[in-house]
Amino acid sequence: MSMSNANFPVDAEGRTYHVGVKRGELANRILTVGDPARAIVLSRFLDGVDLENTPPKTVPGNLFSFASHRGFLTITGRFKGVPVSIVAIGMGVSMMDFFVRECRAVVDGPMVIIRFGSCGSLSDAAVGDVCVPSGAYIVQRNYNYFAEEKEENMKSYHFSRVVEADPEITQTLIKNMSSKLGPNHIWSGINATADSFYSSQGRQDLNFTDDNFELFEELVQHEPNTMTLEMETFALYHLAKSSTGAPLLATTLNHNSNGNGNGNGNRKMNSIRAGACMMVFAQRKTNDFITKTDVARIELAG
Ligand code: R1P
Repeated sequence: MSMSNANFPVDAEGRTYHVGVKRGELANRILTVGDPARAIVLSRFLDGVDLENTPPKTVPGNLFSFASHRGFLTITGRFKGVPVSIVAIGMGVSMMDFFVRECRAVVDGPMVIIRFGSCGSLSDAAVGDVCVPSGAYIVQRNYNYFAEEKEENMKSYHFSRVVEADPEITQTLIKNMSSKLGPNHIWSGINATADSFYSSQGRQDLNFTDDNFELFEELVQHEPNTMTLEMETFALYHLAKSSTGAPLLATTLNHNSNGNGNGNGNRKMNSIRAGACMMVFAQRKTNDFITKTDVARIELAG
């Protein structure tokens, strides 16, 4: 594969370096998941897929699918006639960063990105329930704390401020998930995105020094509404809030200017709107873990 442009590498066909997509292959509406198997299950709901057949048969040419050399799986089709992409990204904030930036680079116009993931629950949400976070913060291991020489009063983990999801998407997800799974199984609150499945999610691992015994209490002190722990949502919300307007939009704003290039005063335009919901796989207070049967049931309902 020969790439050009070291600042934002693309190949001769215009495919991005990691997700491997090019202009025309992605819809403006994207559903993102971690597990490629979940992406394939969800793709069965796209138009032109014969659900009676297992594995499902698709009308030739109806779905686009691309598995990249770095583990991203992109499936594009239509849902009730509307173009939609489903992208499996694997795990963690770095994969979310590759995904959001590379998809943004090859899609024109505004985008909506919704994550349908899994999580651990720190609240009363039980395994099999679905949580829709209205905001998220990041929990990062403080690497300096674990250095041989460290300053006094250092914390072993850093917590960011909460970044909000798009409120309209959040309300829509709560409403639609409630109607599918029952309102008693849908929760709203704040999500903590961790930079490890283990240490910064408070799991105990005697093979390493993690100093995370008090982490759950610290999370709730930081944000009393902390509901879930997972590994991507903060990065999605943060990048959506950091997304700049489409070039056309920027031109319009400049013409409407107050002299600083931001014609709407302090109003910031983002080209990406984001929301998320996640199935509770692990109940961290009771130590329950979801069954495969429940995963299949909730994935389909979601
Ligand atoms: C950890 O097992 C993975 O599961 C969760 C976490 O965020 C992490 O990616 O989400 P997904 O099921 O979407 O991958």
